[in-house]
Amino acid sequence: MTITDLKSQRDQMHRGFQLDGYVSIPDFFDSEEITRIRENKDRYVRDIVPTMPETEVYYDDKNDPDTLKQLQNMEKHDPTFFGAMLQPDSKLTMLAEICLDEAVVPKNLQYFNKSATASTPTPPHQDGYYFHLTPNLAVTMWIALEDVAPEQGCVNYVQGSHHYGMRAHGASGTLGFSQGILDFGIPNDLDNTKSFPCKAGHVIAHHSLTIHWADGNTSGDKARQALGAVYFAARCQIDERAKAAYQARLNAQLAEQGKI
Ligand SMILES: O=C(O)CCC(=O)C(=O)O
Repeated sequence: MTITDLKSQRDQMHRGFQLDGYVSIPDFFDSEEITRIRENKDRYVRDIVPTMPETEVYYDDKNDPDTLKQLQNMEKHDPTFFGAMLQPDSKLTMLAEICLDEAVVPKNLQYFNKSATASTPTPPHQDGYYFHLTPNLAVTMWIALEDVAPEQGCVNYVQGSHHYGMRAHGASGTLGFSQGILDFGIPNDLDNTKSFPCKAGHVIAHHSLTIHWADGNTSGDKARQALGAVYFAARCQIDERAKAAYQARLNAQLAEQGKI
């Protein structure tokens, strides 16, 4: 999809995002673009991950590099390639502005993997619970780096759930997604669930209040690699103190459990 295509579909995408709490765009990145992103991801894992703080690199099994699960702030550690993906003139930034229909600031480029040998479900959650924002207005773009079938742990959204505010969250016990919705599974959740198996290059973008989750990878032989690009509405206030306190508590817990 080109910038021109994005501009021409602006109204339709924005309306869909407002109504459903997400948009789904197959072929957002073409195969050449995805190949380039994957090559740079491989370079990043080889050259940059060894230099990163352990609080930004999670493994399902710390002793097995094949179980790399999550990376944070890739745009800061590699401004030339991953930073450029979030620049003001990038397709991702334009999509974020279309979704929210206002100025946005990029916050985090993440890597999410579910390895073939060790992976856990992503608990039902709302990203906004982690963001500490007023108003809670942000968008996450989830970018498939490979084809993802349901058994690899595709993402599921509860359609329209962003209209109903923040649900109560509590400790999930899941590395990388420490908080989950406590009463998930009420009929409204189950009746409105939409699943997103997708091809490499597909982008799904969700509101910070949209409930989403993913199963573990049970394929046995395939990974499930994706990037997540987070943007906040520029006018949001961040409660930095609450955010830093939460992160410090989490890091201390993970260190105590030997996970980082
Ligand atoms: O990749 C996943 O399993 C979930 C990703 C997610 O929760 C997110 O992008 O906010």
